[in-house]
Amino acid sequence: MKCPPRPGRRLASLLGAFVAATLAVAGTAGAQPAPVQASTLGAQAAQSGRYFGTAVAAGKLGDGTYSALLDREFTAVTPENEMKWDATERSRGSFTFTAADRIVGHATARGQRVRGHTLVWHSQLPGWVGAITDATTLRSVVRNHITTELSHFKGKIYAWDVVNEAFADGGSGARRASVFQNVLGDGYIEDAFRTARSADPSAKLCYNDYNIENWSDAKTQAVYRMVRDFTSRGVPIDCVGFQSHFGSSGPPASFRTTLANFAALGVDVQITELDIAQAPATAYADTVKACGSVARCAGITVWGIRDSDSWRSGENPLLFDGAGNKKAAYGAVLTALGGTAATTRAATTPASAAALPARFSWSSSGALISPKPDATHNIAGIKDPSVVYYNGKYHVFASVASASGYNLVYLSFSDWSQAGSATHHYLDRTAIGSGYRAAPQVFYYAPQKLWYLVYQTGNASYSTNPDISNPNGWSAPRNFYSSMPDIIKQNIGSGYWVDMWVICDSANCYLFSSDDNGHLYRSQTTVGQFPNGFTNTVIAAQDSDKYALFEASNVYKVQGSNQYLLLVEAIGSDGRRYFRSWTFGSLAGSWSPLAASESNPFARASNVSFPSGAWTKDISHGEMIRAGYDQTLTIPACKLQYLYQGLNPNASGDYNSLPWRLGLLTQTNSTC
Ligand code: 9MR
Repeated sequence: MKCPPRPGRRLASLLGAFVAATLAVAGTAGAQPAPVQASTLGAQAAQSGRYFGTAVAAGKLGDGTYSALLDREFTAVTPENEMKWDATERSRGSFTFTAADRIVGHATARGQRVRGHTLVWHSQLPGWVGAITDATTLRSVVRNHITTELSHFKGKIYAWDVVNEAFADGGSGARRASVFQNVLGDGYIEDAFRTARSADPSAKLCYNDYNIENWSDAKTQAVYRMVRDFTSRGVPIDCVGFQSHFGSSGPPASFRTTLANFAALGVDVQITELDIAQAPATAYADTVKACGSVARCAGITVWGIRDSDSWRSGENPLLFDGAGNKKAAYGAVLTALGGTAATTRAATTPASAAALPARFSWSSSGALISPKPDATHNIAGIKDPSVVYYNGKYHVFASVASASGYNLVYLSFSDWSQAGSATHHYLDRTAIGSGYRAAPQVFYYAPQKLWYLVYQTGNASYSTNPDISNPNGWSAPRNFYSSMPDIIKQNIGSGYWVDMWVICDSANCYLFSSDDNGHLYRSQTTVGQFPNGFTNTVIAAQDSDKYALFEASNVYKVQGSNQYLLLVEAIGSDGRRYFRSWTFGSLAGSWSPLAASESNPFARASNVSFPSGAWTKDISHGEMIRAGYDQTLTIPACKLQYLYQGLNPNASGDYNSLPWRLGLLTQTNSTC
């Protein structure tokens, strides 16, 4: 708790009602991990966090066999033709989205993602566009086309193929000749991406092409150079689509190298239009395995459902025959996605079962870190620690509190025995500045090679720093949101907006926050867009007893398992602070109680021993010691340690002047 001024600690109302209850959860549709006995392509792909999609034709949605397969097997769709220029803006300024809307409506009603295909492409382009010879006119026509189409579908599209097939075939590595290239020159691709980002910041923006799967091909190399140039200059690109229209020999041997090399540029890779002549099972399996071997391969889309639906129908290249029966390639894909039902169960159950115990016990250090006031910092308490172990040192960031307000401090040391003697660097002397800054969270954002310090200023704010050990390297505060999201305004009551927390998986970053009024909020953006684009704020968890779900929420990935761990600070029936815990299978999923009650807490004075003296009855705002230091916030499953704030039980008075100190819990019942 960090906001001035605060009500004093109050006795929580009767806890019995919430102890047994699972938290209410919002916004979980379509976000659940698949059941372990997955028997469809989509569910099997979801086990590794990927989608499995298909191209869809609006005119076939009324075909019962077709739509039954679509609804059963696929978690993503790409309109095959309905979003193309000749379908959406047949004459200048006159837009039609009816057919595309049917596909998007069908998909969103079933929780399927939509890939938008495609905005700028030399083919299926109406004649009036191809006839433009003047750059100013064409630039404005392209921008208007992109902006109008993205605005129409805003918030409904997972990823857009912004530019399609802009490079020439053969060994030249040149751009393909097209009206765009010829009239606007090389800059048209960058301009299209920038226009798309402004029109819908929530969608991933992809470059999509074919014959770029073989790493050494000149066309692959040319696209790679463009993407590298874009990422190095901050041109907004989030993904590269590999169409993957293969001959019967399947993907080239270098396909996974190609995917990995593009992903290493900091973009997602996606297989966007897969079909293989004669659909050999091994060729399909090899393709799926190539994607599965690259963490940032976000998903696979096949270009149609049945052979009869394919643009290459003479080659029978898909997973279902004309009657809708599964072909051999179907089974091969299911297996390559993660095994059959039996092997999937064997592979995942032990990992999650071994992850965390259902009860915890801890041993606490004494107070390790106390305030170090100086001539200009009259500090009463040191609070809300965030900690990473990096380069042989613990780096600790914390709030420093006094009656006059809150700011931040940084210290580092190589061993806990030296924590008390470390120098305190007050961050109000840096670009972070003076004024209300509290509850820091630090992590390394690997895609940008930058450290982030997230903290509250009344808004959710952050600073960045290329070197965590240099306190003067932090940038001035910037805000994640333009203002408090509406859903928080509507629910915060007389609480405070506090304790912002960022965690990312391979596709998205999530920003959690609390309101001291019984709500845990969650917003999301893509890994490519972070720190921008946080949107879709939902109540991720709530409790009608605000003290049962108060503040200081932490969310972590448990190493070597499929579990995430949520900790939330509560105020107990004795008025003392403690932590409750839940687990869940995906960051936007629903939570199951782990040690979530006052009698079986995650960490409370009642399950902590104090070999060097019981210096606190509060186990309050803190952070787990992590297994790593990046944006995934991964913690070990064993021998947990938790850095927390505690308080002399006899202290009283103004909340902001309480003498908080930092201590370290070490788990004593670790089973591994
Ligand atoms: O499958 C699409 C087919 O129905 C259209 O007639 C054709 C027109 O060019 O486009 C097909 O889809 C293409 C996709 O949009 C881009 N990559 C190549 C695909 C196959 O031609």
